[in-house]
Amino acid sequence: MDLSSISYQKFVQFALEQTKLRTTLTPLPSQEKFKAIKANDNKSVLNAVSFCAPKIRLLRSLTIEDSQSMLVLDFAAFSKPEYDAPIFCANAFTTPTRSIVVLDLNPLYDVIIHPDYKEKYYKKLMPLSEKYSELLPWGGKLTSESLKFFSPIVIWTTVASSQLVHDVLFSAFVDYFKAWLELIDEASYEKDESLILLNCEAQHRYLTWRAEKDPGYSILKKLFGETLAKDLVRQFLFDGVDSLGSKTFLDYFPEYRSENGTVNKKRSMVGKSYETRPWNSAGEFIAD
Ligand code: BLA
Repeated sequence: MDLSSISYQKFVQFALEQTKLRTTLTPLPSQEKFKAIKANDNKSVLNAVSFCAPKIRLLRSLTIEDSQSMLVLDFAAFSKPEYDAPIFCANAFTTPTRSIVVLDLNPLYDVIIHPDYKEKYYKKLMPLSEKYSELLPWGGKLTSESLKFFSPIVIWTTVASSQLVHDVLFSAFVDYFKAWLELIDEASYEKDESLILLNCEAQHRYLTWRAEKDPGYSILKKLFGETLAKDLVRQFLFDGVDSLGSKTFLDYFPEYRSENGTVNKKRSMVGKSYETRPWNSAGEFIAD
């Protein structure tokens, strides 16, 4: 398809407008540093914004649009650690032929081992995953390690690009973002220091995973060079990775330690799995 007829700007605009209806967004310094960066190819158009709000530690968005070759959306929002609310995650990589999408309210705690967390946040949202299962079907095998960061309502898809897919994706983004805002509204302030610390570590572990293993990194490197791509990842996209905790990637994910002690470059140590959706419509984990 011709990518010049679609854009992810509309997604970002919608999210910012909706958020401003409910809370006060304050621009973060990281926005200033990264909003003016330029890609090496002289044609990709970048848009980087980041904010905080009374209950939100970081809401940031990066879009990269080159209508000749690809459109990228990387949108995420993290609550302050005093709230154990899920992380809003919308990632899309669209070329004229294919779109790769992850849309989810990523859980702070692995829902397979924390059924109470699953109950708390996802039980009433389960209809959302049914709603889009036909037009945005499960994308097939993925890095097995990623699954513990996904919720039972995750939309993981890789589909042929089309206007219809883009429109459906917008509709899904609207539903998921509104659901996230609702959770943030309802989230109550945690006073127990030890629980706040756990929330902090859960976010840090997530940031550490994504800052090291995000599939978009090689494209960012190509567009911005290694140094700027790294800064973009650590100071903008996954801001907090160098401040919310002091554990390293290998502390959290020791199975990635290679023989010489460095982080194994492979994305997955276990391999890819989950050919079909591993959750049923009740949110039960059904893979072996
Ligand atoms: C592919 N992106 C993927 C895949 C996943 C994700 C699961 C399939 C490959 C795999 O299983 O690793 C996304 N993985 C995630 C997300 C989490 C996770 C969101 O663990 C969160 C916990 N994607 C982007 C951006 C770009 C991008 C910003 O979000 C480009 C700048 C590109 N993603 C991209 C490309 C592929 C991909 C090119 C296919 C190529 C590949 O698999 O390496």
